[in-house]
Amino acid sequence: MDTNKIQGDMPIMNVEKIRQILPHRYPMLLVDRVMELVQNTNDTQPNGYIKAYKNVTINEEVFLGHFPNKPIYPGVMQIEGMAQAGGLLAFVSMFGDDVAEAKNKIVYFMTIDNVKFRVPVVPGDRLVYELKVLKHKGNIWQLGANAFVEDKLVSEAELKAMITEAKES
Ligand code: BDE
Repeated sequence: MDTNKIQGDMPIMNVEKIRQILPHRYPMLLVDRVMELVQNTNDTQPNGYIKAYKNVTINEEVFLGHFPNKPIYPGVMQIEGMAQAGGLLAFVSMFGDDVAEAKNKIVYFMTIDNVKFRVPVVPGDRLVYELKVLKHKGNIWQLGANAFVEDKLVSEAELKAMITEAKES
């Protein structure tokens, strides 16, 4: 497959592009690539979604302690990855390709509901995040998030976030 093909509204995003939008850095940048992103254009019947993934490898700091003899990718890190993918979806829905806007914006996650961890995620897994807009009003975004490994649902959550102006620094 041509990895530069435009799918939906945005070209596939690599980490270079992702880093222009998200402020997260090592060891907390938890999205490796965006495969598909469709901007939300209809708040009455929300239609925006994102498909992104992280490759989970044994060489991750978190496995030093979670757990020493049993590497399992923490559920809370999966939620953080969902939140970051959701941040990309909300940002691109509001500002499109204008990454210059990103440095003036900050996403606050407000609530996480209905979280389920169904299957352990282990080194070697490709963790695919799929989020869709459940509701959008003004600066508030409610997102439904599923995480898959090889098409098997491993975790899910509903996230609510607010995009605001970043404080002058
Ligand atoms: C199952 C469903 C969702 N998330 C995680 C699981 C799971 O099987 N976790 N397992 C943890 C685990 C930790 C240690 Br220390 C250990 O020795 C073993 Br045996 C485990 O299964």
